[in-house]
Amino acid sequence: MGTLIEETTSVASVVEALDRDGVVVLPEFATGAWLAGMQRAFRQNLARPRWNHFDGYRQTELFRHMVEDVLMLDQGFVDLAVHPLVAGVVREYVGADVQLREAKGWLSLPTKRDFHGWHGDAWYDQATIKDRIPREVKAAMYLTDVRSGAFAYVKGSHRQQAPRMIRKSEVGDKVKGEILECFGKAGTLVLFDTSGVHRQNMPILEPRWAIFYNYHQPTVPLQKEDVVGYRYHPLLLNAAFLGGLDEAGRQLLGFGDKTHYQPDYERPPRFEVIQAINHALLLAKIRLEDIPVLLKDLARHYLKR
Ligand SMILES: O=C(O)CCC(=O)C(=O)O
Repeated sequence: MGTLIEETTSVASVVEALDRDGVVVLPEFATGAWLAGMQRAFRQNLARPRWNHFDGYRQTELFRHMVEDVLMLDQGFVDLAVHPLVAGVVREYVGADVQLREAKGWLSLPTKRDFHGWHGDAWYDQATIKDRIPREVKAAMYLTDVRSGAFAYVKGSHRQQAPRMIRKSEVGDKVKGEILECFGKAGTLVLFDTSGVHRQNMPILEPRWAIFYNYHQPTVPLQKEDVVGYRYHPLLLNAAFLGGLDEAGRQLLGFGDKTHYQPDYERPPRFEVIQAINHALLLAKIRLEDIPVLLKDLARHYLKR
């Protein structure tokens, strides 16, 4: 089986397993009220797509509904981000100046389509960094029980090559290692080195909710597409959840760090026609709602004469 670590978990034992296998599973790491709070907030954000004054999910592909910036949604998400075990592991494995650089999640919809192939996560600028593989760890947590469509990882495939998309035929051939399918209950935490070969397995037979936190050093230059998409913007946070943070927690969340802040950022346009239609419909509805007020104003005006 895989690298399942239970009960007596220490930073050292997780780092050792991460070094060896590239992946560590901590079954039911979050339970009780902690887990329930995150599930409630996640469910709320999956109710509808983001639009006008509604918060919700973002959708740019068929089989996933993305919940962005989860640290704004519930205390539990922040508690996970700075949890002593998670923080200890990423500091030890990535480096003392590591930061949480992205915190989002998604609903994966049931499908038999192979839409999400094997890959190592491309994130840093491979045009300038050729002689090393900067370290990045993701902390993934399931918010539903996962019996299919699990996160899968080729054990020991980390730190071998610059991250890229991997063809199916390469797995078992060029990329060797046991495939760990991380089935688990809601609250299960998976820590993995993102340079290792991984994917969401298919088929996905039930909806799956999962969050993925991305820890790396902010000093590493990012690949161009992530700068253009402003993927690693400074974390968006909710003041209500930051009361208990100590200096180490603030550093991990990147307080005051403007390295990747883009003051005049404008997202490259997409779905422009749909946006224009949407806006026109919205404006028409607001104008319709305004007709009684308009009629009253007109009546007042003419009656005064
Ligand atoms: O959704 C999954 O299980 C896979 C996630 C993944 O491939 C990634 O975060 O890079």
